[in-house]
Amino acid sequence: MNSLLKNKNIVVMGVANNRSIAWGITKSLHNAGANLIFTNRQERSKQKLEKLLAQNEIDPTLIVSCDVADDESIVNAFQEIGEKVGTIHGLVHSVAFANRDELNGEYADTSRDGYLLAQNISSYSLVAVTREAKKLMTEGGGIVTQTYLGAERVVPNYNVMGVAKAALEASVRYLAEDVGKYGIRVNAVSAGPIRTLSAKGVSGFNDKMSVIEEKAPLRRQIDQDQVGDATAFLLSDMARGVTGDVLHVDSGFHIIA
Ligand code: NDP
Ligand code: KAL
Repeated sequence: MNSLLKNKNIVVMGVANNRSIAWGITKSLHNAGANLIFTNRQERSKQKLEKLLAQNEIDPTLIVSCDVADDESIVNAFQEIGEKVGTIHGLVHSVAFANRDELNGEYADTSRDGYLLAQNISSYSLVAVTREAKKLMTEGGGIVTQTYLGAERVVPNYNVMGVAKAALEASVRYLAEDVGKYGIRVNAVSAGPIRTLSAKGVSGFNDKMSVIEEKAPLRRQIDQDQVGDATAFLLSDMARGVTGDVLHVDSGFHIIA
């Protein structure tokens, strides 16, 4: 327990179950004393979240539904948060989606619809939620999204999602410039491979896990708690001089040639 985020109201988007990166983040933010507001797309995820919160004795400030594919849903979610909570100090964006059949084979075979879907859910959504969240960040704040090395390098099978994450990381920089004048910082965490529901069944995931233990400087796997603590740091005043950046939480894998 620490008090890095005491009395801070923070919105967490993207808890699907106990393996979600956003759940690791939730535990770190709770340990830092934050008040937590959640958004889910699926009702099923909301039910899982409610159960997890109860099991861990975390009392949520609010849970609202939000489908980031739908502008109205985003506007309504943040309107409700504004009405019920008032000022917010942080936002965690931990949401991505691409069609499974486009996460293997050749990137050149990506369909127009599949390309736009990945960009829509995984990249544009950060722009849309920043626009609504900044209205509630009247005391300044922090926004943190989740990215992956496939944005910077060609990682087999990551394909259309790598291009979406490249756009997401560029958005982090442009958004950071926009909202810096309001005292709001925007950063990304680039996590190494973590076994989550999204990662389930995607080609090449197991190979990516095993190479971390062989080649990464720390020679150990990355877990949700490591990403959670790094995200809590970026949201806190300890990171007050950091914006528009990508922090790698990957056992150092990205520095190795
Ligand atoms: P999860 O499957 O646990 O989380 C993915 C979340 O995305 C789900 O909660 C899902 O919501 C949400 N989502 C998808 N579409 C929408 C939508 N239209 N509107 C709102 N929410 C939506 O996987 P992870 O925790 O692994 O993924 C979280 C983030 O971490 C992603 O951005 C991912 O790219 C990134 N990441 C993951 C890595 C890994 O190895 N796992 C590595 C690096 C980055 P719902 O549950 O309601 O469907
Ligand atoms: C090189 C790696 C191997 C895997 C390649 C692609 C991974 C893409 C991630 C993307 C988010 C997965 C999906 O969109 C899955 C989706 O098509 C099907 N799943 C679902 O619908 C579930 C039920 C819901 C909850 O999922 C979502 N997303 O809504 C990359 C590895 C090493 C690292 C990873 C997994 C990175 C990452 O970005 O997740």
